[in-house]
Amino acid sequence: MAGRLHCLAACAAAALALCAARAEADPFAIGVNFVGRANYSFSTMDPSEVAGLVPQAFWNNALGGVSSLSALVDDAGAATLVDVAWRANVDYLAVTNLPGDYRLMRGRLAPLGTDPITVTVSGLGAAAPGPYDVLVYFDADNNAGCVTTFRIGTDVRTGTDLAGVDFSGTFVEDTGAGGNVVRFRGLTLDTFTLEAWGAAGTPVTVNALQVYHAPEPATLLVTGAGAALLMLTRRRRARDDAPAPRSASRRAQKRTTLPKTSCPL
Ligand SMILES: [Ca+2]
Ligand SMILES: [Ca+2]
Repeated sequence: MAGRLHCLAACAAAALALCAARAEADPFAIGVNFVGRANYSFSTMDPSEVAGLVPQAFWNNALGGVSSLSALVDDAGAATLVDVAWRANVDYLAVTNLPGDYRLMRGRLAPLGTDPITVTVSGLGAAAPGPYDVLVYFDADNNAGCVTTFRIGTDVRTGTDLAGVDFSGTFVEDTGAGGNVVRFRGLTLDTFTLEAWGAAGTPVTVNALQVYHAPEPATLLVTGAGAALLMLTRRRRARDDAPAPRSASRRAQKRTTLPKTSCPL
């Protein structure tokens, strides 16, 4: 009976571990780097450049103000069914010329007249392995504080580019105290449109956009359950395989070596 229980526990643990291993392979990201104009030097990224609040390589370079890209590559460089289209003006953030994070922030979108910046991403239903977050990177040259409203559907975020603060190597998620990234959480839409606008004359901007899927909490629960079950199985096996205590061995030996005549008939 104990052997059967061990077998069942081991099989369940193995199945849970396999599920967890598969889910752990799920993290997924697609990055769009808005470049601006082709003559904005050092704002186009090489696929090997790793950048972002959630660091990734293979950023898709999005050139121009009103344009689109098809079959975006993911963070492993694999083509997907995801497309992006955007409508805006272009501008440039004069920060240190370094590959990676700095280069991500250099080229950027700006409002086209009085219209908001719009970025539409489609095809995520077939590409993202689950609910995803959208990270919007924003930073413009600004002497005064600049407040931008970002909206996806009915979900609204406020991003504040603090007065006199330009990117200096650190991404800060704006949760109310200013920063250079806002995050929309847990989207499941196949297609979404991001809109960004602010008060007239303020340097509203979208420097880059990243779609990111992380393993869900349930996955972590499965991982923990699998690990706990494996540990329990190993402990029981170790206990069963361990040699009997010396005193018990002696008692057993005594029992086996007693003359038959001592046994009651
Ligand atoms: Ca950019
Ligand atoms: Ca700034």
